[in-house]
Amino acid sequence: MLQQDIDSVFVKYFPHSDINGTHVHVYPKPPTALEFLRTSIHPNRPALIQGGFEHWPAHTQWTNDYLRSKMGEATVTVAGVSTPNGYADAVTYDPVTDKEYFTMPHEEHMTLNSFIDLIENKSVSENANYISLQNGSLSSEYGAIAYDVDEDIQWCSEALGKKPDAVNFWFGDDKSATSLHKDPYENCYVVVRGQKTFILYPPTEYYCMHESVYQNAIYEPHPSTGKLELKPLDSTTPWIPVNPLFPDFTKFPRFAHACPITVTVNEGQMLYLPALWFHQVMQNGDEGVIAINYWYDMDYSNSLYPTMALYRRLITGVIEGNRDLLQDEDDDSE
Ligand SMILES: O=C(O)CCC(=O)C(=O)O
Repeated sequence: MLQQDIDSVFVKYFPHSDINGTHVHVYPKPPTALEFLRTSIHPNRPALIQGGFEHWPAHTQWTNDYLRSKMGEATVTVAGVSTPNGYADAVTYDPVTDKEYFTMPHEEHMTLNSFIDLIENKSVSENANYISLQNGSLSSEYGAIAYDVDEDIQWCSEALGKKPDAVNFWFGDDKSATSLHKDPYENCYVVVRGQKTFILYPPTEYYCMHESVYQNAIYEPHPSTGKLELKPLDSTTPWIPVNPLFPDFTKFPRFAHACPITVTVNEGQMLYLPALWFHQVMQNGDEGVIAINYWYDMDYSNSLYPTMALYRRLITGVIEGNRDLLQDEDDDSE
């Protein structure tokens, strides 16, 4: 009975497409910092900015040949997962142990030339390979081409009152996708080449996400065959198990109430993805898809962060019985 009461309260107040809207605000050109602050940051609403990056040398120069010529011999970090799944950090069923894990990719180091060979199908891999290292990968691994993009997005920095915490370089193809999650960052995500599709849900729909706590596992190559296999680890991660492309409503009935907003970000466009919005990301583009994103630390002084931390502990910790979560001090991830 208690569960039913809780369900009806959440369904009544939270997932509402009439409140959340079914589309993102579109700015045909970069807004002023004030307009951006009022229309998007303050209400914590996503937005698509359709231009304003034409002056980046990257916009015209970042062909595979150019990248090879600038840093083809440099060693880069590539996340590998077995296909057809293609999701790096995601809840994955392992038939060997008959169990679901939060799986992390195998981190491989190779030259950028070798990576581009994979993207161009000049060499083959059984895996989905994705350059998706975060925490400031543009300066740590791509210094040779970092000056082809702006150091920050001036009107975003002005509106947010800070500089980005990290600027990341993403390079992949349609074999790789990013599973549904959220981040404690204001995310200014610029597509340089190809196309990205984001499926978004507002933080208020946390209840629908069926987040749970999973044992971790990491992909590791088998010593003789080299085939990636899952190795269970002695740690856990809270994560969302639903794939919005193929939702299993029998297993995840609350997800039926979620109201997605799907947005396609084309070359030369930017998605403003507000802090703590859930997102799943797919990509496509013939010669590989490249993006740069600017992560600005979220504002911890308003009610969004503590409210979400409270939901997580009440819904996933208390109601769903993931007791580990109640002891977990670090709520920053996912
Ligand atoms: O581009 C992607 O695959 C994922 C992007 C993402 O999850 C992020 O920027 O937080």
